[in-house]
Amino acid sequence: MRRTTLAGGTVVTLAATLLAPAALFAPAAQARPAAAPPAAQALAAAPDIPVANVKAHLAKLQSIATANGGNRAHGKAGYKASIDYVKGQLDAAGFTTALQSYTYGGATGWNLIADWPGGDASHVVMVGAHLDSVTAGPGINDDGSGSAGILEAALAVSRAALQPAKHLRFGWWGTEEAGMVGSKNYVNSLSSADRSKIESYLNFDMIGSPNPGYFVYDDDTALDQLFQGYFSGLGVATEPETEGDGRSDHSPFKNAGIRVGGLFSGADYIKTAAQAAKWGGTSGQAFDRCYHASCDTSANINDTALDRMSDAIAYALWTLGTGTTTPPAGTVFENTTDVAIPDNGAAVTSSVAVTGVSGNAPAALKVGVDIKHTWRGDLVIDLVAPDGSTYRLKSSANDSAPNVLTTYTVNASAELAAGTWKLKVQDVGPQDTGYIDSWKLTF
Ligand code: DTR
Ligand code: CA
Ligand code: ZN
Ligand code: ZN
Repeated sequence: MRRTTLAGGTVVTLAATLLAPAALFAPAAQARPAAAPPAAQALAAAPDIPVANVKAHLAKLQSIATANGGNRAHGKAGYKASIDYVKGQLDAAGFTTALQSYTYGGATGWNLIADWPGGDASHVVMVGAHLDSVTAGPGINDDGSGSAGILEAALAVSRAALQPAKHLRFGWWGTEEAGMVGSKNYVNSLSSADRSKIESYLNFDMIGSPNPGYFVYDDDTALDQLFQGYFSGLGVATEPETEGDGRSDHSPFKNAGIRVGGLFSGADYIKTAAQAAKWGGTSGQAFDRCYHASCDTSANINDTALDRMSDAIAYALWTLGTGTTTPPAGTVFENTTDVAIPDNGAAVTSSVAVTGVSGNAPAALKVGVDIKHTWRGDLVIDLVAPDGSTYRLKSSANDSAPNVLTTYTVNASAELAAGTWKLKVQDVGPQDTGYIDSWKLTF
């Protein structure tokens, strides 16, 4: 979501020249009310999710299917047995669980909702997966993989006795294969007040495909950046996920105006040579050749993809759940590459990639700018957050002095810290020229 916010309430201190402190900017009307996130417990980094535990859940789902006609489909015994298994795990781990029943096609369906006690109930971070399979097979990748991944992440929350600032909720959906029936039922059952409390919904539908790709939902920039930042930290390339638009349980949440994101490892599309070059696996074959088939069994899983995706779920929960942890005070991200600023021309940018941090940026983010220029009054300088939001640092002025060597303070608390931040500079006056010498973010 793009918005322009003046660095409201900011005293601009010109470090190089002893000028009278600039007038305070009138606090800008923020495009999004800056609800001060609740005081948060500083939380350690997210734990590694043991992929062996995730696979043990898949083995259980496989045995359930085997014992119930080979599937876990809506209206079949295998589905209710799957629900009972997941619910039992969560009840034992201290979650508050609820079954939501509905009727579809003459059969009863169930959603399982699990709330982790605590956190600010008006700031809900929710993750979900569909627990039903097609009738043709056990649905271990589609979507036992997502169901098991979020289950193990939930159990990790319990093991850590996590006390996040925000409220964590988990959903296992019924009857997705018939058209997101369960998740639609859930979203429609929410009051508008309860819907507005869900800040983010993250969907995980197929995250262990045997010939895997790494696709990140691109519906919301901040959530997209969150997962991109995670995988770039692993050195794993990602691609935007567009195949599933409207085809899985994030769709009812998105249609209700809730910010959605998620991960996907591929279905029946064919892996290209370029994708095989960066991800490994086999080009010319489907990401999951057993999609919606009887061979979607516990053998139909790539452990590396399942592991990485499950770890990413935990990373997202810890990052989004905290809300306000920022990198250790004093952490600096800097770019010292010179960037020429065209005279009276187009804007230029210089980027810093903020990685390995969780939560939102601080309310007093320091932006150190070093620009060499012969007439700084020509310069317009903006800070651009990873989601594209723009914060004005300096407008053009009648100021013939040279150079900008300034530290600006920006209230960036509405932004996720992780991602690519940019300094955007434009020379809007004729004759004088210059260049970005360096700039840095100090948290
Ligand atoms: N998992 C499929 C729906 C589906 C197909 N492609 C995507 C991409 C991203 C998420 C979901 C999907 C199913 O349940 O039939
Ligand atoms: Ca792991
Ligand atoms: Zn699915
Ligand atoms: Zn499916």
